[in-house]
Amino acid sequence: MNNEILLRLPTEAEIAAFWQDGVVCLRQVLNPVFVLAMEPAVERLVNEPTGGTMYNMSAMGAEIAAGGEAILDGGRKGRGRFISGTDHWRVDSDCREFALSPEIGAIVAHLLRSKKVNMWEDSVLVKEPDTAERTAWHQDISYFHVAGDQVCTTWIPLDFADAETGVMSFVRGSHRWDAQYRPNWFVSNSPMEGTVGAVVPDIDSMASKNEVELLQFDLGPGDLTVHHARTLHAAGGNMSQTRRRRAISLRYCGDDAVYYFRPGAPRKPHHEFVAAGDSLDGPDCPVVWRE
Ligand SMILES: O=C(O)CCC(=O)C(=O)O
Repeated sequence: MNNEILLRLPTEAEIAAFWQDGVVCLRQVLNPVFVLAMEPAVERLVNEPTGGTMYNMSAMGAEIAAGGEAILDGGRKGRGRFISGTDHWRVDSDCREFALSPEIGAIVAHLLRSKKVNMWEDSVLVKEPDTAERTAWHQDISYFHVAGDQVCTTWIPLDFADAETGVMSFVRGSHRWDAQYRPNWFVSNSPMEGTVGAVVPDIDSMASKNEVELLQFDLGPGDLTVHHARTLHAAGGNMSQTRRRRAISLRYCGDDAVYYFRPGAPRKPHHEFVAAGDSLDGPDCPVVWRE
């Protein structure tokens, strides 16, 4: 393992916080130079022609708004864009090296208390200055065709991210709620057609009545948050007129995770060749760390 990449592993207190709260903020665990080396790859993805691995979520938000429902900060469309995608690691060698890095795998293994870590998916999420689209409250597990408790997402910023630029918020302890929530299209609260489970409750209203506690962490390059795949989370728009909010989310699974198919949730091509209960091990969910 390259010690110039990994500055430190999570402490016992941080591991306990992850399991207690469903999210933990790890400060200065990765060398910022390693994280910022992803800037050219993110730029390539942001500027890629349509038909690649990125989606213009703002355009999708506009379509949804035309249908009568949108979640825009400030109630008006901004001049920026929310652009995001998944599975860049399959087509971009820099993304592959980053997502499969054993150093991030080691951080995750310690948090999940797992003997091995499989990479499920990477995702680039950019909110340019003056992007009104919020990221709707959701639970990641609803999108993953996986069952298990050792499943998480790392959110790794390339910029200083705070409430103004749309850093994420998490519902403390929601990974221990019983409900399984339906996935949405990220820029809308409406559940995806054909999915099963409960509709995500109105977390903003619950928070305003102190019925839930929200956690939010200002982050910079080298810091990251790790949230449990059942933790409800969301992000604001980027209300800054000058600052970008670029982030890479990496999603990982531990020892107890196996394939488990959720009706209606988008599938990946290789899902045709695996069955519920199968181990994730293989080229489509590479093992990035093993004890
Ligand atoms: O970056 C965002 O706006 C949302 C990211 C997110 O929900 C995730 O990575 O799980």
